Amino acid sequence: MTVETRRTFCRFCHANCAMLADVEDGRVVAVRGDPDDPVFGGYTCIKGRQLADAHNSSDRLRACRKRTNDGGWTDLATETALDEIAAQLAEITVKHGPHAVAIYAGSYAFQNSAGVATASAFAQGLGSRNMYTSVTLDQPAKVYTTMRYGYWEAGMHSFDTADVCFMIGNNPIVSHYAPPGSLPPFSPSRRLRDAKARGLKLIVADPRESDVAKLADLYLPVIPGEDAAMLAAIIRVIIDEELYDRNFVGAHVDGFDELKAAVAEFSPEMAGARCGLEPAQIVAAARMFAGAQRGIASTGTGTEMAGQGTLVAYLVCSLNIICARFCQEGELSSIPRVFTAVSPRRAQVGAPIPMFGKGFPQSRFRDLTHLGTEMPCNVLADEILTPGDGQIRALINIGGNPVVAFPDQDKITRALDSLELLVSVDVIMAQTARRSHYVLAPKMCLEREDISNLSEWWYEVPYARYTEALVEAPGDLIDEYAMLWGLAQRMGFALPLAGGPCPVDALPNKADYLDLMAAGCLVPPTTVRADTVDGAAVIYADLHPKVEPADPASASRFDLAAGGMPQQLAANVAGSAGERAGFDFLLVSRRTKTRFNSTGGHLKALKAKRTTNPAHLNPADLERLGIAEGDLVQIESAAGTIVGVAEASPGVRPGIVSIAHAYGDAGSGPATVRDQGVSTNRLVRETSNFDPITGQSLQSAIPVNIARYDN
Ligand SMILES: Nc1nc2c(c(=O)[nH]1)N[C@H]1C(S)=C(S)[C@@H](COP(=O)(O)OP(=O)(O)OC[C@H]3O[C@@H](n4cnc5c(=O)[nH]c(N)nc54)[C@H](O)[C@@H]3O)O[C@H]1N2
Ligand SMILES: Nc1nc2c(c(=O)[nH]1)N[C@H]1C(S)=C(S)[C@@H](COP(=O)(O)OP(=O)(O)OC[C@H]3O[C@@H](n4cnc5c(=O)[nH]c(N)nc54)[C@H](O)[C@@H]3O)O[C@H]1N2
Ligand code: SF4
Ligand SMILES: [Mo]
Repeated sequence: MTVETRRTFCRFCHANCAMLADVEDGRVVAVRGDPDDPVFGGYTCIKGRQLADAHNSSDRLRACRKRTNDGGWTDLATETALDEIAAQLAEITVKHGPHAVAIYAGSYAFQNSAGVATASAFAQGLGSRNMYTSVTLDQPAKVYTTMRYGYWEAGMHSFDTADVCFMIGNNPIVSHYAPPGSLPPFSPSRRLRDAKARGLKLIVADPRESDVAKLADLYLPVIPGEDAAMLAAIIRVIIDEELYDRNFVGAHVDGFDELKAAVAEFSPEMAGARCGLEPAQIVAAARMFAGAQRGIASTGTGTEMAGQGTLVAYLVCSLNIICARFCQEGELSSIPRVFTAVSPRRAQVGAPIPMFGKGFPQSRFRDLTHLGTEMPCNVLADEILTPGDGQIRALINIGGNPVVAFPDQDKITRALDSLELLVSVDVIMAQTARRSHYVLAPKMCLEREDISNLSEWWYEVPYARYTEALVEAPGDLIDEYAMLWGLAQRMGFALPLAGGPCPVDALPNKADYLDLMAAGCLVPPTTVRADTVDGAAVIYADLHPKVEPADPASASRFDLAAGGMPQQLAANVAGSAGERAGFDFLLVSRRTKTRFNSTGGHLKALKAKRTTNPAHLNPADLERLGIAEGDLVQIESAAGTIVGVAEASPGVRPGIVSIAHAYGDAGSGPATVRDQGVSTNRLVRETSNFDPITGQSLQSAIPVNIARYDN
């Protein structure tokens, strides 16, 4: 049998690494990095290298399933499953209104280039406010600051031109995720080494010496949840030493005096005592960051989940603004983006569009509202469990795993189990799929056409990909966009897409569908497809937008006093010691190389590396507590108790336990922890310590006590 090698890109995660795939007898048998790709240069990670196994795995669903009355499962044709689900959804909407149907787009909805837009269109077409995505469990504070404070139309400095990079609670060497302008996910270690060779200075703030922290010029082992104090003091030093850009502030910024007054309380000594740093480290960070000409400060999930998420995001946004880390007239604008709707790239502030709070769709709980066009995940369990007008009775979970990903595992599990209808779109019988009434089995990435719209927030050039499906799916499996289109069609509505309503008479092919979805973008997906030679990337260098002059009529300015943030900072002078009383440790979240959240545990090579999510502790703490490496440890928060496997990690700050999320299952405990790990969300409650704007729960910096677990 001959082997044919085809070019494509990985969709195990959002990085979309360029790949070569060997196809034999209609199956993908091997993948590797594509050395000819100008951006990725052959890079892949261990997860992506398992794509062939993921597609061919015996655990993979090759047909849709329906739960039977005796608790077993029966296979059924996809069209039959869609008929039955649509009929039940229609009945629920007729009886209880459209808000009774919720849709949750999890991390694998994002990996399909049409997944999230189609999920949103479905909720919108149905008229349901109950649209959820993992963004509100992830990094919603950055969504908030963009809406609240506006943005620079021409874009922030990009990494390729930066001479400083400040990462706060972010480990992109493992996660392949950092905000645009920070380290891009393409061969991140090599890019960082190259950048450092040309003079870039790296500052990293993280309570553990993470993979990226090991490469830092200045490493700040900050106490988790105290980043606001650290950043306020850094800003104070920059203002005191006049290291900020006075011309830019004069021309484009309001509220500077309010910021200055609010940070005045945070001397390096006072803030250092709060956040566990030497005053000299804070001063050094301020000088290193502001002393550079180009490059941004940014956060990852660490600070977003550690309480004060929106306050920290505001301070980071302020730091970049007062140091003017933006592209200017005459330069190329940063992050050109081929598949995103084209917007002006002028050297001016793009006005804020605050889409949250009063006047936006309202949850029945905790005064939370839509953030953008979605409801915060914080309220999903209560919206399901609480009777009354608007109660959710059906949930469609696309590529998500709420059982392990949502705060308060017992509660979300109870909520999911109480639904009249739970549908999961999943490739295996994962923790949430197993509790569903129907599991719709989708095509996997190498069986689908896709565009690189998810990764284009990192490309510094107008790089675009259109990949064809390389192989047929091994069964009656369809693409997620076709599933939702099929449900909408049966329920009698058209999916509202950017380019207009999607035709209902016949399913458009994916290329046409993507054109409709991405209407208004720089180059339509069908054009990129036509321009694609041999599956390779197309770079539209001629279309890279230049920064245009500001519109003289524009009155938009950044307003750093908006949203009451200076007052919130002033109120924060005392810190969060009160909430931590009675607890000796703080538990911080992290990612592992061998999983993408909960995905990967069933793949041979990843399972062989490790099956649990160890509780990483400083060796001195282990010794003090009489715990040996490999022992079971009990970790107790105000909300619950879990048992983990101790691992000695000298890079973890004393008083901290660092453990990955999304392992284990509902009800997992000491008997199963070595084989499947444990869910840290058993330690989290969404009703306390949540962000009042985004609903983000405290999923990192969780106060806990630790002891050896003796059975
Ligand atoms: N305590 C704590 N909680 C957290 C976090 C944390 O750091 N700490 N992190 C949060 C973050 S950042 C996120 S994004 C969320 C993640 O939350 P979710 O997205 O809800 O969880 P995942 O584990 O990513 O779920 C992915 C699901 O997709 C399935 N899947 C795998 N491949 C495919 C495919 O090709 N197609 C389809 N349709 N499905 C597929 C997997 O089997 C799995 O069930 O968790 C959040 N929860
Ligand atoms: N291999 C792999 N890659 C992934 C994922 C995965 O599960 N595995 N998940 C994907 C997803 S959904 C996302 S959202 C991204 C996330 O990408 P990142 O945000 O880069 O996630 P992490 O690698 O967990 O890095 C967060 C860092 O924050 C630190 N931290 C925790 N609490 C605090 C705090 O209070 N303050 C500070 N300063 N630091 C803190 C942690 O120690 C950790 O090193 O990664 C994505 N990529
Ligand atoms: S970094 Fe992400 S896209 Fe790249 S090979 Fe790994 S899983 Fe695939
Ligand atoms: Mo995430």
